[in-house]
Amino acid sequence: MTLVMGIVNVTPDSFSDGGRFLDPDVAIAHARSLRAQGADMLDVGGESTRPGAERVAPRVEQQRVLPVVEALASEGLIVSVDTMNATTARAAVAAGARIVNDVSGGMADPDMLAAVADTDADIALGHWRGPSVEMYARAEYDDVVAEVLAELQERVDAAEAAGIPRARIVVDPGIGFGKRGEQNWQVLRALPRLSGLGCRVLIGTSRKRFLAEALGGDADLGRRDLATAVTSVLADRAGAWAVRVHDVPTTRDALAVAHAWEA
Ligand code: PMM
Repeated sequence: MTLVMGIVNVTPDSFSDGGRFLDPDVAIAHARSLRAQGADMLDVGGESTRPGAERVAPRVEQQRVLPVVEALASEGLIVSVDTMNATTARAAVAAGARIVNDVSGGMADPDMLAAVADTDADIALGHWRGPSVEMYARAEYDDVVAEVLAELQERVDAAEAAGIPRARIVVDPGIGFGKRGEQNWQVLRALPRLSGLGCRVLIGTSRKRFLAEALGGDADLGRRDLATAVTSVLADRAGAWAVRVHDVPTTRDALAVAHAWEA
């Protein structure tokens, strides 16, 4: 079954939960409750990537995430660090993170791939077309699926060339990153082709705007969480390795019901 990655945003400004978990103790407690709700792993991030977000200094990012990574890893939890900075990735892996989740696919920091190659951590490479402040300006595609696949293939090639074996690479089409409404659905429909890259596939739809749009506009978080859980089931069907979600219980329940149907 698709694994569930619970989101722990240690940020003041993430779009759906910014500011709630900025205190490390609150973030750690939140992560523990996501684990108790059935998260298989926890993704700890200290820099918001929401559209329009400003970059955060790596020092500030590390102050936010390292205490949380260290505490969770020391309790035996599988921790992923959501970062575009090589120095943060190195420090987080030293603190016990097992996965580096780079939404920029190693493009934001030229040292990232070499930094991860030096460790035994996995890397999740996101499809990305530039920083949050300008990502929608770059959402121009002739064929969004073909371009996302080709650009992700380039990132996988770059990671392998840097010394990261394919078994340690995860690909993520970067839902909402430089993609508008319908483009996200086109990419999701093509998920089986993404698996053709020969890497595990991670999908992050949680609470994103394109889901609210599918519900007719400004759906609140509860409705977005239900919509997210539906996409988790569909991602599971399409062979995704993991889904990254805020609301773990709803996705867990949806996956359990879908599997009961099939069994
Ligand atoms: N989306 C966000 C942040 N990190 N990481 C991966 N691998 N995939 C995603 O789709 C992704 C991500 C933005 O969402 P948030 O601000 O709610 O965490």
